[in-house]
Amino acid sequence: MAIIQGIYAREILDSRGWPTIECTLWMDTGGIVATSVPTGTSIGKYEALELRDKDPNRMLGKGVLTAVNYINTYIAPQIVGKDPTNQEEIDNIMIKLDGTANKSKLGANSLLAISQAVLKAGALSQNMPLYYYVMQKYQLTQTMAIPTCIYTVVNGGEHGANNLDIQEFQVIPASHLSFEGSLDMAVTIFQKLEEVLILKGAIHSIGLVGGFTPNLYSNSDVFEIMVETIKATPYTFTQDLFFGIDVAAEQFYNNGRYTIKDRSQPYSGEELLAYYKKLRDMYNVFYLEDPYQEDDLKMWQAVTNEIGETTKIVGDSFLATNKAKLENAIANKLCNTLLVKPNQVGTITETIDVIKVAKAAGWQIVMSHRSGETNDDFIADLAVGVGADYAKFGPTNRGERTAKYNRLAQINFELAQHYQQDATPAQS
Ligand code: 2PG
Ligand code: MG
Repeated sequence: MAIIQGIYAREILDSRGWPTIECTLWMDTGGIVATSVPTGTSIGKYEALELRDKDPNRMLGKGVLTAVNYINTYIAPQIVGKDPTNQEEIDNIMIKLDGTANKSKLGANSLLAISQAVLKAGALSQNMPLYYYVMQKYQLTQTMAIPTCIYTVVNGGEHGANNLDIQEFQVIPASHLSFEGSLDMAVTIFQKLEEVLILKGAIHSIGLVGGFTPNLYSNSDVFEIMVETIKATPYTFTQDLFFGIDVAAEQFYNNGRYTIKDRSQPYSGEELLAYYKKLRDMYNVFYLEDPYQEDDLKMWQAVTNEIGETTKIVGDSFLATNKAKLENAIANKLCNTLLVKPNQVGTITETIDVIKVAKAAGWQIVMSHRSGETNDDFIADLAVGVGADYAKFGPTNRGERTAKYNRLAQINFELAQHYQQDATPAQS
């Protein structure tokens, strides 16, 4: 058994240039792990609190030194001396120390930094790769496989440059493509898209997570350009892939209406639903993330009822990786797919609990990055370990995104080399 000897947190920078937390943990065995937590831009109103210093004289108030200090002087002393495989016990100590429903005392960022470090240390103490440790520990999947990747190619909304309302336009591989095949397709389409955008003079700056932010008149134009782009590749958009969008609709919602560039008058909820149906019929858009504002329950139920049979209706800001919200959504059929972001809730134990509820209801799971990322590839192992159906790690560019895809590629290799189909280590 290994024992945690020390925990030390520091302020580092994320991919957007804002501060976040890195946490190092060492054990009596000599083993050391380090991990860092992501941060969001389109943060939903029901997410756990990300603690920032709010000191206007330092990093525009976005510093995380208060959270770092909580870790080093308040939380760490309670955790030192524990066995890192006791994840639940350690997470529960932190949840108790915080004592609030939304982690508003110590911050979900403080708690998650330690929680991730403990999970990594647990795996190291057992000499297991992180994904395998997660799979063995939580038994949420019988087989280990690389999730289907959701590749973002174009950014709008708060991730864009004020040009498009929809936050993410995504390419999702059809099931006949392997992970390697899907990566090949995503890279080909992303690079071809740049050529097409240049040819059209639709200036292609890059958004927060690395997708293109073209100068186009409407959201629907993106699909026209995508279809044209795909025609210039070996792929067929009706056979090899389908499209997805993260609408992040709360960003353009006001007083019961949704204002997007595709029409001069704001849409009612029903009209927006008709627009989604049009996108599905014309462009094979079968993945809708946050299609309505978080409290527009009537429309969440309507969209799930009307197109949920064929389309993934995905709750991100809507469910906020929150167990009570998920249970309510399952009971009232408000959506049909859970998007998981550990920092929306604050600990790994709570994240696993939410995934359990979704799986028990037969829902599919999307494991997701955040717009503010680091080069930590933790989320890739977590996705494989819990048997996520989908992984949303952004486009196939920028180091903090490709770190996750490259880790999936490593895991893919390891699965083929070292593990049997039933996830037991192969005999050497
Ligand atoms: C999302 C995420 C990641 P953010 O909305 O799904 O793509 O964005 O981290 O800004 O919430
Ligand atoms: Mg989202």
